[in-house]
Amino acid sequence: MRIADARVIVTCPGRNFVTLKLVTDDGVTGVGDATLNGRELAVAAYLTDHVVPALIGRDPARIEDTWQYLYRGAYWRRGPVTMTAVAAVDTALWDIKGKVAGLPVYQLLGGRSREGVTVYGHASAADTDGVLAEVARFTGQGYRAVRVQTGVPGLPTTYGVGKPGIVYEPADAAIPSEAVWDTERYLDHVPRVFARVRAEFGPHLKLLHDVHHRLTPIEAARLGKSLEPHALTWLEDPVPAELQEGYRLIRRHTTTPLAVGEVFNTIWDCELLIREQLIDYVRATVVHAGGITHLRRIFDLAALHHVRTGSHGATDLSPVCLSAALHLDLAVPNFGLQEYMPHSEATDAVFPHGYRFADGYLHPAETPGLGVDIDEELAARYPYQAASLPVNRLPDGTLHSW
Ligand code: KDG
Ligand code: MG
Repeated sequence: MRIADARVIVTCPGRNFVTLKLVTDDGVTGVGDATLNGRELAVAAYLTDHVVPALIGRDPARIEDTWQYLYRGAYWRRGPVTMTAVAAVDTALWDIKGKVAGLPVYQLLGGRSREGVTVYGHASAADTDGVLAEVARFTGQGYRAVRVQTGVPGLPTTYGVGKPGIVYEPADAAIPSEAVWDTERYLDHVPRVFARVRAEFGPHLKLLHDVHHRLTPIEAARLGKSLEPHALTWLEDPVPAELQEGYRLIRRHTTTPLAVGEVFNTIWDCELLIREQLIDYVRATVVHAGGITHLRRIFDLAALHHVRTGSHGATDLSPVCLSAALHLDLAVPNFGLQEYMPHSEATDAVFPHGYRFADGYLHPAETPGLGVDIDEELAARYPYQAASLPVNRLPDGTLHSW
């Protein structure tokens, strides 16, 4: 069997997605997500210009060798654009292998380690009363874990807080919009929110919060400490992760569990964090960390060091990525939680899929492969629209991490 065709499909059913579809000479197809929010066309070009020509004629069964060829074989390796392109190829090859074997991909990864994949939902609102109502909405739907984000008094907008009734979408303008950030107001506000959420929902609901890389290590340590009475399941991305030694400092000061990794692309981005047990959850994803093959490697390293998984699953990761994530989540021994933000109806229509939510769990499709596809005719009706993530400034105008 050989790869006979490879199509890079860019579509915008409400937001941009890039998908790689491989077709074998026997007519078997496989799909891989290649979406990098705000940089979609860079990955599409990398695939079209540099990867697809080398794929035609290759044996689709050779997943590991193809991964090594695209990673090790490229002198300019690593980085989000390259690793997203590698991920798309790898994911599509696992899809093909599952179809050829007649098995869902999780069976090829060792079979199920659990009955379902526990997911967390996103409760967000402008203020604390609003977010309490949102948490209640999620628990009413059966969620066992909820991420809580609110507006910060005195700030016009805050990361993670969507507009009421609209699917959350931070990439809101072709040229980045600008938001204002104030660390002191934030550090004062967040513990008050969690005190109320915990008091209202009791000790058993898993609560999470995403800082989105905005603090320094000592500020993050202070936040972690002030949240200890409210027993969070995790505090996410407290600081930018470039300088990983910062996590040693946070760890020395707080027992609030830490989750990091949505911007990681390879095992080398998290090796120190995992080896020194500086984090509790690694949040790397199939689409941005080199596909199922490489993410499995990261998760296996994490398992050695008592670190659990918590894969990123925002709406800018397509249903193809979510499907792939669910197969891994079901199979690995050290699964923790999976992020889940349902996609818009238009997105779900473009990507027909068989995963389903029930009672706080997601269940992957039982069909051979990943159990997801792209409707290319429908996708063609939604042309690309430029959209960037915002930038963030302090009140005095200084550029701050987003
Ligand atoms: O593209 C960026 C989003 O996926 C990110 O901001 C969402 O932080 C995020 C999360 O935890 O889902
Ligand atoms: Mg996040």
